[in-house]
Amino acid sequence: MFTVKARPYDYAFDPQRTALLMIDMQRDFIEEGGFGAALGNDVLLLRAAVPPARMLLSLCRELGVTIVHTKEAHRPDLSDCPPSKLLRGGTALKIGDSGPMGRILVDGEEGSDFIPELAPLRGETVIVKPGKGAFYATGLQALLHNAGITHLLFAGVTTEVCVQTSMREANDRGYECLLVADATESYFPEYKKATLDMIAAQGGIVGWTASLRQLSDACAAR
Ligand code: C5J
Repeated sequence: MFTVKARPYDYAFDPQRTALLMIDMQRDFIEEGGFGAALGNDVLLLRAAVPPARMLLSLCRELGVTIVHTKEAHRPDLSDCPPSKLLRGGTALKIGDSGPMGRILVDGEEGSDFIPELAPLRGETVIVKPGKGAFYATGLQALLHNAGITHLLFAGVTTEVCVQTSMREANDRGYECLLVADATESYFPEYKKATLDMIAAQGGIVGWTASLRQLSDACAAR
């Protein structure tokens, strides 16, 4: 067991019963010409999370934590994309349209790929999700259940959209969740801060937050 100095209080986890959920570290959100940029966001803001997320991945691989990478992407025929999502935003480039990295938010296109720094290793699970939450319309819950996972570490983008949605879904399913604060990022710094505060408020109503340093210190101290 490792015990992390976390907010709102210490978080203990057994690596054998823990999974890392690396949420949506895709070119579509982090690079120019993808979905995030089409929505008018400054995608460079998300790059701050890349080095800590890489370190977190290495740490979890060393500890034998189960690694799960998610990507938000739709089938080429868009049959898993509700019309509401397709039409939302009123932007020139929509989901399924062709952009500089192929069709926006479509699985198999360049933009849907993970950024090279965070590419999954062979044997690591990739979950393709049509929604913001990693549990909605995916096999994630069965996978975690079958692997005996009780604790989840969260990282990725964006903090208040897919990361927070997935963490709330996990919390309601009984998982003990910790968000690694510097390995997640938002296009809106104030929303990131608010999300971290909301998660840990009320005695950890959604879960725990800690820095990568706090997590790695706990693992080194054992
Ligand atoms: C968004 C995500 N922001 N991965 N997706 O649309 O957070």
